Amino acid sequence: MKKHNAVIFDLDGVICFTDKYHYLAWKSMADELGIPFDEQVNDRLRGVSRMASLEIILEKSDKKYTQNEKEEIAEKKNNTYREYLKTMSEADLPADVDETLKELKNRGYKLAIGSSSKNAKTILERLGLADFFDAVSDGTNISRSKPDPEVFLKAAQFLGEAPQNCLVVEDAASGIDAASAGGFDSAGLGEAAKSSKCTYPLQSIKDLLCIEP
Ligand code: B16
Ligand code: MG
Repeated sequence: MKKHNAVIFDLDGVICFTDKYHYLAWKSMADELGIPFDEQVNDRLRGVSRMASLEIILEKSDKKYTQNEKEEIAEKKNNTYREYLKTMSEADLPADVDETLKELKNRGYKLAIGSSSKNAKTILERLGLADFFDAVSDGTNISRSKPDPEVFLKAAQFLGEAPQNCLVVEDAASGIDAASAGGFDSAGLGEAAKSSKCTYPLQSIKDLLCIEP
């Protein structure tokens, strides 16, 4: 029996792997500024907004940057990132994600996106998913990013569902914290599966079809 009416998917790290482009774009900025940056720092940026990501990167810098300088750095990073996004196509939608999304839709679940990214709609277009979801809540309609639950609460509101009737699927610990703070059950992939707040740890996105969310 179904436990939820809707499934809200994080985008980067769940539906597609734009995390590699975030890494490359931040890495080139950090190199230019002479700030150490590695995969460990990068992992802390998952689900975190662009400006909050920059603050995490600048923790390793001796120099103090003004707000204007920070905004310039973030914009430059975003321009580099968007150049990578131009290389994406429907071929970047993994087959297991495609199959899972279609099957959940067949089973009658409402489906939404809950992403911190201001580039979410561009990415969905490139993946051929522009019109697939019943609702998209992203970095353009929130003022607080994960671990604040705002992005998921907005997604539930757009769907006309209460949080307890929606399952959140996440790859980031910050996203599981956000789901929990909003009163949502969560399914976690990768690092997110290790969180004590994660309701359903998953090995692969296709496991969603077995747990009958
Ligand atoms: P943008 P998600 C998040 O997407 C990324 O995981 C995070 O690394 C990024 O900083 C954030 O979006 C903002 O992205 O710079 O495109 O607005 O995982 O919430 O789908
Ligand atoms: Mg993510």
